[in-house]
Amino acid sequence: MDSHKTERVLQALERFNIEIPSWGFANTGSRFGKFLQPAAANTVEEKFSDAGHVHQLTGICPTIALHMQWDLPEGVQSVNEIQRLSRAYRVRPGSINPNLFQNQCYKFGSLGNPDKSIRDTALQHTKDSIEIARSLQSRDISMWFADGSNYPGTANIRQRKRWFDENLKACHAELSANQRLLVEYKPFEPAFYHTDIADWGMALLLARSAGPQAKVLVDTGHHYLAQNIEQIVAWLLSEEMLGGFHFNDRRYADDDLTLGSIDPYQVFRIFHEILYFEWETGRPADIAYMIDQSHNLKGKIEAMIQTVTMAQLIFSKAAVVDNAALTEARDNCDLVRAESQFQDAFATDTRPTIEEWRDSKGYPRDPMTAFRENGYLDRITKERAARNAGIVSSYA
Ligand code: PSV
Ligand code: MN
Repeated sequence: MDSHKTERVLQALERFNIEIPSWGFANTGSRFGKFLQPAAANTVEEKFSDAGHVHQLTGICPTIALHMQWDLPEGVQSVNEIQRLSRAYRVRPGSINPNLFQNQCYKFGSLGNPDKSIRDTALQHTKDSIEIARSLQSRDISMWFADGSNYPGTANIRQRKRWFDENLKACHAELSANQRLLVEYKPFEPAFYHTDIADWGMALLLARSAGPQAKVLVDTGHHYLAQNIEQIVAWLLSEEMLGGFHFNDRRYADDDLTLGSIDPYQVFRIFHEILYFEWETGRPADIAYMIDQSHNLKGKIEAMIQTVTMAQLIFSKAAVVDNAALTEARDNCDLVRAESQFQDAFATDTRPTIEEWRDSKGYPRDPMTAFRENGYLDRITKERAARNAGIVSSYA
């Protein structure tokens, strides 16, 4: 790498952080069952401990995403405990994820439920989540809805859209000036006929209508196969409506596979759209990078280290692109030269620069090897194995 490229990579490394999800450390599985892991986290404290450990080894995960029902089961009452854990494990609460899909009352939807009392319950839960986020000094409230229907003719799609519109406005009205409401979309699952917020266009319209602090959240697993995600990213950037990501990879649907395991070049193209936007406009894009993965075959902490270091690696490769040369090639319709900017950057080995950067910051050059050698996994396995063995994992 020449010195310009190295400089761009170092600048990228200085600013790249990615949030890890609390649920990535817990026993999760497919709908057919869970394969329990002896070291999986069972308590919120264990999740904070694991997340703090990943941050300690990588230096790029200062925040942990929290899911209301799973991590703050007592609602506002849980706030003190979260603050204590945050101090103890040196990782801050990040995005707050209301849970509008798990309770029995949400069988036919939350904000889109035909029953007004259930829509009101969902709205109140979201207001409580915003209040909790405020107490925790969390900026982003990430809204994902399982709402939809399984059979044609069973739901009034336009009516439900109106309910979403009204209720998201009401949620937005609760935000403090520095908070944001992120609206996530997903084409299907658990609903298999229609989903109320199925794609980025629907999320964009609802976010725009909700108010200026509402933005769109792109979960990379929430697209149909072959969809051009980087184009969606480019459009949302140009509309100033891209709020954040839930990163993961997939081969078929929302598979929750490790970022970059199937198509690292797509992640590169997504990151490049963001860096190119910043290069062109001269201002940073205000985007929350978050992971949304939970692994049931790989070791959870290993998988998380692998994910965040892969994200860092691909981000650094995207920073290698010489945007001035790229722009000139594009303007001259020099297709091969333009495309080569991408291909050469993607093929550039930035790992030595990343290792030096880690070393200069006091982090291990190779976080995965450090993790395998430092004894943390042995310790938590001993502490947690008995409890994990007692968990029932059956599907039915
Ligand atoms: C739904 O598939 C989703 O992507 C939402 O972001 C949820 O909060 C998360 O997964 C739960 O794992
Ligand atoms: Mn998600």
